[in-house]
Amino acid sequence: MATALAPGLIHHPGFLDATARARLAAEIAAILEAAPPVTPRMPRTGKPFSVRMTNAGPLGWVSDISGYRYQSTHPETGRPWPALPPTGLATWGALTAYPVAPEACLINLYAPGTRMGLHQDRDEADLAAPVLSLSLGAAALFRYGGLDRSDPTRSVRLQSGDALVIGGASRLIYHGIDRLYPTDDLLDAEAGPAFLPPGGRCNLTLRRVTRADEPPR
Ligand code: MD6
Ligand code: FE
Repeated sequence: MATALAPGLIHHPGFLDATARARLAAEIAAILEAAPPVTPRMPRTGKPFSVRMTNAGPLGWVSDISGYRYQSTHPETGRPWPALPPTGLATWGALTAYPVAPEACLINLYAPGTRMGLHQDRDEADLAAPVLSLSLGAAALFRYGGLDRSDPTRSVRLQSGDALVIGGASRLIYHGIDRLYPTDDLLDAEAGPAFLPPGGRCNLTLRRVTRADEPPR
């Protein structure tokens, strides 16, 4: 059952069942072998993010001292990013009305105690396409606001298997992850994916980067 948190911001709790979560986790494990996670750095300051990142798909989002950008190769290995995870692609087809496939799947890895500050996702040329977010592992508190950083915010808990579509009027809202929830609750004891530390979390965001009517970069 889906909930509209705001116009265009659609939460699908538990969209991925245990079988799909395990399949997606195996797909991500293979991506991490081919494209090891890196610690991104803030443009200009070089301050490290607490979240580690890698990508799959024709384009990947990277951030370093010279700026944010999409590029077709891993910044350390120089190799093309691995193929998009099939379970992510299938979920894009099921939950977005967008007629073309995503080009980038950003994979964020959170250790316990890490967070992601309030930001907009605006490095894509195609802002008509939604961003699809999929979560695995520890639950997290997702904060979302409006189009101005100072707009009031609300929060929702994202759990393993949840899908969140951020599109339409919400495509450019500010959002972030305030904190992870501990996983020591025995009632909540599904073992997380093997590539995460205990209590860790993985979030995938699938994005269209180039406009579908312009030639691929
Ligand atoms: C996260 N997600 O859930 C961070 N961005 O770990 C995002 O920054 C995000 O969930 C765009 C759309 C959906 C998201
Ligand atoms: Fe984001």
